[in-house]
Amino acid sequence: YILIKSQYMGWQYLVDGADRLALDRTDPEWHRTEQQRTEWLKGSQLCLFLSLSKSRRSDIPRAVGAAKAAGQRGSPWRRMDTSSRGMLLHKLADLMERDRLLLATLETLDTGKPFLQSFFIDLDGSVKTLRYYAGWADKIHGKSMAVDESFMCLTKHEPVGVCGAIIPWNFPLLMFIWKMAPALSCGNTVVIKPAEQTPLTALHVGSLIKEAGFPPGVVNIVPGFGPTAGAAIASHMDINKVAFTGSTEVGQLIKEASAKSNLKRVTLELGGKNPCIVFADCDLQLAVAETQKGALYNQGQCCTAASRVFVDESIYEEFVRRSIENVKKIVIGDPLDPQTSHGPQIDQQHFDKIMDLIKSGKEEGARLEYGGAALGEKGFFIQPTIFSGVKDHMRIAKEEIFGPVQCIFSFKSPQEAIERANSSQYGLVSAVFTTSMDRALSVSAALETGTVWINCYNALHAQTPFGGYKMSGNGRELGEYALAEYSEVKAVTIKLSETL
Ligand code: TXE
Repeated sequence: YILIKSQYMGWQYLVDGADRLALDRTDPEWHRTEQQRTEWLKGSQLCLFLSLSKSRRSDIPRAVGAAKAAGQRGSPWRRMDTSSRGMLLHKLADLMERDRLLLATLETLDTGKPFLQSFFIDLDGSVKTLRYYAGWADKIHGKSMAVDESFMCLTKHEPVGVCGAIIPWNFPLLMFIWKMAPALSCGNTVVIKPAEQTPLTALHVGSLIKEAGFPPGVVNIVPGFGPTAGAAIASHMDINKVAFTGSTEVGQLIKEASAKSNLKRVTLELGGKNPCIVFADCDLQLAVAETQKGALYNQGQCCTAASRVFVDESIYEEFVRRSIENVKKIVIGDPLDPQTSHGPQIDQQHFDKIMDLIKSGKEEGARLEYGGAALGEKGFFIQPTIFSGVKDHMRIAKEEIFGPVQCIFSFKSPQEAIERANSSQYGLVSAVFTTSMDRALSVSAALETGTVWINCYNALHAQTPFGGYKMSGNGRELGEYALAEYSEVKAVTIKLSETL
């Protein structure tokens, strides 16, 4: 047995020999005897399938069975009125606010992201998303339309059914909520697989879902590895929709598995190689700060990372100089220390991938302006790194680095900047820095990305749709648009026998 204790709240987690995680907030005596442990573990799995890191393929059918039963016609969840559904989501948001310190601590322990970022950004975003979709639950309705001849037609928005969700490790809690909240708001049931590296916050939210009073089986959490648990979700015949955030390669596998099984609906949020265009008339200090925050936030492990910064050649040198000044303010250290603004990368494999790309940047002739090395003997710390003089053919200009590396390019004309910005298989986000709104709007019209930020970066809101063009994905999360991804539209047509 492994005991995980939160140093702040005294909460306790028990991982048993079968890699099952149990959560306890009430009984400090629970781990005393083997029998107590066994009893308690049994009791803790009433509606949740909790197993840590090694969930078996066979756990997915069990979870899907529970989700299907919970969502069938006549079940408490299907009979529940829509405002009560919204109230349950609000209750969950209340409980997450109550446990905010614990959840932020767990998120930092699991990912290595700085504690204050977990506490303010991830928790804030998660709670706001839940409340946003809680508000939608009783406002989801169809239309009525006049049709030819003597007919009348109305549409109803119905749940899709069992929705699978496969979550990445870079924003484990936020991505979990981005997928679960709209699914539940529309009346679906869910089977969620957190990333193998980061299951803890999802499991704690599992206990809160139970405490909030969701009917058993509505939410099923199955931590496990991608090729086993994840693949089983993608190909399951009783899952009607799957939402995935992760690598483009695995996104392709998920679509393929959907096509080969039951053609389940698929939404994908994949990689990016996101361009920023910095014009000479911009607020330079703002552009330096925002593009660098965009490149390095979460140790660069963001699908939205500002990984290609194109700067007008007339301000290029000054931009690079100020970027180097700015990066020195970053505090690298223990992620649980509130002073820290930069933590370690997620794991050895990812660390090696980033170091290899940094090496390729040096070898291919980019100019290393700052950083570029690992830090310390322990952990996966990499110095925030800046390359200037980056050329479009280099690996660091083309591949998603997903690490703390800012690549700065120069351009001569707006047309050239737009063309190079668009010349990528990805199309997730982009940003424009200029004080001319005319220019900002015409450039944003030309950029082939799902989001364009003007004079800001990473400005994500629960109300605003998020998703990619091209190989950055399909479909949209967040906002009203996400509701369409989790609803079936039924047209009911009535023949009118009398015309008066
Ligand atoms: O992603 P994977 P990894 C990018 C980023 C990163 C690279 C690899 O460039 O360096 O992907 O990261 C599950 N069937 N992003 O290896 O493998 C897996 O268990 C079904 C971008 O971590 O795509 C996890 O839950 N599921 C990104 C999730 O997919 C499978 C976030 C993501 O893992 C599976 C993370 C399979 N065959 C990485 N194989 C973003 N868009 O934000 C794996 N999974």
